[in-house]
Amino acid sequence: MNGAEALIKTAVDCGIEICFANPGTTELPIVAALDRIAGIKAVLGLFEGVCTGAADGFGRMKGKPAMTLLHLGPGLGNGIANLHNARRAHTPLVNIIGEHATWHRPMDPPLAMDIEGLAKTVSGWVRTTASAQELPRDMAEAVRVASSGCIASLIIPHDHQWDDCKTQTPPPLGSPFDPIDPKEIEAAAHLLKTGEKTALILGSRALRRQGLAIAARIRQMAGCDLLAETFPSVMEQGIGLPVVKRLRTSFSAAEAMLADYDGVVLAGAKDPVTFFGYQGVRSRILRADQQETAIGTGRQDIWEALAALADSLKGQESGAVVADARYSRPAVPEGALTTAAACQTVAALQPEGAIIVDEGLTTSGKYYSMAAGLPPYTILRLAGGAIGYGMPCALGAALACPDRPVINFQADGSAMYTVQALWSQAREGVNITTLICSNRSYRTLVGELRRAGVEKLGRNAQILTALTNPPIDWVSCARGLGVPASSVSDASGLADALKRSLAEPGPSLIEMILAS
Ligand SMILES: Cc1ncc(C[n+]2csc(CCOP(=O)(O)OP(=O)(O)O)c2C)c(N)n1
Repeated sequence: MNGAEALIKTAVDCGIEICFANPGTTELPIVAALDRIAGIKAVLGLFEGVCTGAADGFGRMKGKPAMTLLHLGPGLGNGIANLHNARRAHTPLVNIIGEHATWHRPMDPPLAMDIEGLAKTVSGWVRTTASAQELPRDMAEAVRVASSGCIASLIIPHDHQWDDCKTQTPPPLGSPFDPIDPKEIEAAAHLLKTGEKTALILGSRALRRQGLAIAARIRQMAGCDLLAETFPSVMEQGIGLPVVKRLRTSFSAAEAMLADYDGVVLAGAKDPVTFFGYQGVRSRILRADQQETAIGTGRQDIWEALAALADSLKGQESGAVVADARYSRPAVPEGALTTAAACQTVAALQPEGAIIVDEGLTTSGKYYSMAAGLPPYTILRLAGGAIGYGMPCALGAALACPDRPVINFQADGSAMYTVQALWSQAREGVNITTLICSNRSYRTLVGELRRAGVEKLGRNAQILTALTNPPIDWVSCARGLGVPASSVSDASGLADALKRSLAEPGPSLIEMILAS
């Protein structure tokens, strides 16, 4: 075997199933190896941000890494914003990045750059292989580290890919997680036992079904409330699951949600802070007099930490009456296609098991309260704030869960960053309905300008925030990339189009021309 074949064999042995790729010459031995060694499905992304966003979506839904294949530093650079989002989402993900042949690199050829430096900005683990012989070990280590919920980036010089590799695939390398810290558990148990009014703020894997089940037990024993971080990577919701209120984005709303607690325990979530620094507004949402402690920090397994916390509370049953979500589904609305009507239509029609990829920004906020009592479903959110994750993430999620319908709430401005994802969706025939939130504006920025005291937008501010002149023709864009599309401008039109889309296999796009 050559190095590339040994790499792919190791990847298959370590459970990698899919590779989102946009290769170049320095990765071609790996491209050839993907055919010689069976077991990995290759998916072409027409921009690296599509590959990295799709690997994020796949990793979030499967809970294990997908692989990307990226061309040198510039390819990695094109994928970096969605790698940033994946890092913030704690997504397991393995990047394979080609590098020039070792003897060619010192010549400083045109595509050469500091790949390691760039990779470090988003990765929990970075390595450039030392020889073809190291490739199986390096790949196995990359998968192991990534599986704890981070990005592992393996940079492979071209000659190491074509050189002979005589080393065998290493045996499985054991748990990716560090042992849990009993002191953290003790401190959290103490806070929950002694606090008057306490909350457990859940984030990352704690918001999956397994984490929520343990959190519900903790709630029962400690009488605490359950809250979710503002931008969960994966949040399971719906009937039968504990009611978990998501922290709101704005300082005033989040502060009001947290104001009455004398203590909070962070479980896979970070200390809540505002999205930006605003003059006169503090960054931390919690006050200095509120106690805070965290469990499962660093590379610990948050499910194990939650289970240990539950164990340490045994015998503490609070007797609190705690409710799981009860069934309630809003009616299909009629009339103008407001943001509220768009949210209500999705909540009214989404099938059981739906995966909601939310990059709806100023459109999708009202959806959450409307969807609390629906049959079980999963929400993926933009964890890192770098827009352009929605359509690629939907692609990855749909490939990870082919039996589940994916509905992508997709703001129009954000959609244009990685619109090429539609072509991959068409090619893969995945079951995704993209709902374009067509307000023809960077509305978030208009809101921020107003907040900063700009009452009336000047000519340049308008130019920089309006998506008009020309308006984007979404139906033509989608059709041009192979995705059937329609445009709707009232609530009943949306309901009809969404029903049709959900009944048919394959991707489709609905442009929602919003009334407000
Ligand atoms: C990679 C990146 N570039 C720029 C921004 C700044 N930004 C935040 S929101 C936004 C506009 C979003 O507009 P759209 O997607 O149409 O959603 P809307 O605000 O209209 O709901 C921009 C440009 C960002 N967050 N990430």
